[in-house]
Amino acid sequence: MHVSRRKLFAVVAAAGLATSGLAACGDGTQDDEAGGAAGDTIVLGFAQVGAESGWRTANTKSIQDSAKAAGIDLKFSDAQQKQENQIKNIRSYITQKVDVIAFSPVVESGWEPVLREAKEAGIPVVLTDRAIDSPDTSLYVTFLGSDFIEEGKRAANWLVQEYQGKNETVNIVELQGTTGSAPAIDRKEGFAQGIAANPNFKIIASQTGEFTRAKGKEVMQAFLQSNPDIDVLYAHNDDMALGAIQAIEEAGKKPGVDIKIISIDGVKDAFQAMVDGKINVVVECNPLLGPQLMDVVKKVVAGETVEKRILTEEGVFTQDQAAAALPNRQY
Ligand code: GZL
Repeated sequence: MHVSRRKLFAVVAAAGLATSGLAACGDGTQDDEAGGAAGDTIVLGFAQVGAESGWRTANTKSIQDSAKAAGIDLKFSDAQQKQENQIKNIRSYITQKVDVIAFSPVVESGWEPVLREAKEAGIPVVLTDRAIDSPDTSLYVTFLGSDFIEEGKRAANWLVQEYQGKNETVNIVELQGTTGSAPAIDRKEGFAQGIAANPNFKIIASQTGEFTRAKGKEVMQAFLQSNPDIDVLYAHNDDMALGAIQAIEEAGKKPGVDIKIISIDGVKDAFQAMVDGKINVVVECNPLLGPQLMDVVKKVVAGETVEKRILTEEGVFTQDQAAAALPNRQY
């Protein structure tokens, strides 16, 4: 993107106008006529959360492979699930004057200062996977990812169906994702909404397992020690569910039978666990955002309008579907 366009972008953005209409008010340089950075290689700075789960690994691969296929020069960083690292990485992209910055905010809050710096530098920002809680929506061009509340509701809906017509108390333990992250907040909210109508459903313990197998196992061990009558585990992601399965088996119980397990993501290991009868249902959360992200990046650079929120298509898979679906799973 030419510097003049970037300066213009900063003016337009500062005015709080729709930044994606930039080409419509271009500065008349050659690339505006071409509707984008004609002939230039787009440089995208991507500040990734970390490598905490199978989902994240697949998400990273999708972004890297798609950038290569799209001819986009990708600058990539891993923040090891620390917000201060993500902010530092975003700042470095601003200094490098990349054309677009994209990132998956590890938590919802605390982004306004650095996103204002990007806006003042005339660099458009795309949110992928996780959202931020800032009311200033001019700080980013679009959010590309899942509806986590819907995912929580789908998890609850399976439970409602599973216990249809029964009148027993159902003791549920919940392994939450990273504290303060959009998926953890919204998956908890969606699930709570979904079970609210049935007083038999009781969440007797709920704690973060930080989206990792190790922490998921550790917290499930604690749940098992303090709650002898657990009927259901609701895990905000597959990695925590897979860690919890180890804890359940080490406690001499049968995962998927003594303790039913509801999980979210849909990685291959979770499908295998369903084939093995250890997870009962997986709510899909699509990590393969790379192709859509590269389309958005090209549109933003070309000054085309993009939707403010782009949701991904996702399904729900039960044990009886797992064996047939597993060979076709892409992550
Ligand atoms: C959801 C994503 C979550 C996954 C976890 O879109 O942010 O983070 O559910 C991952 O597996 O760690």
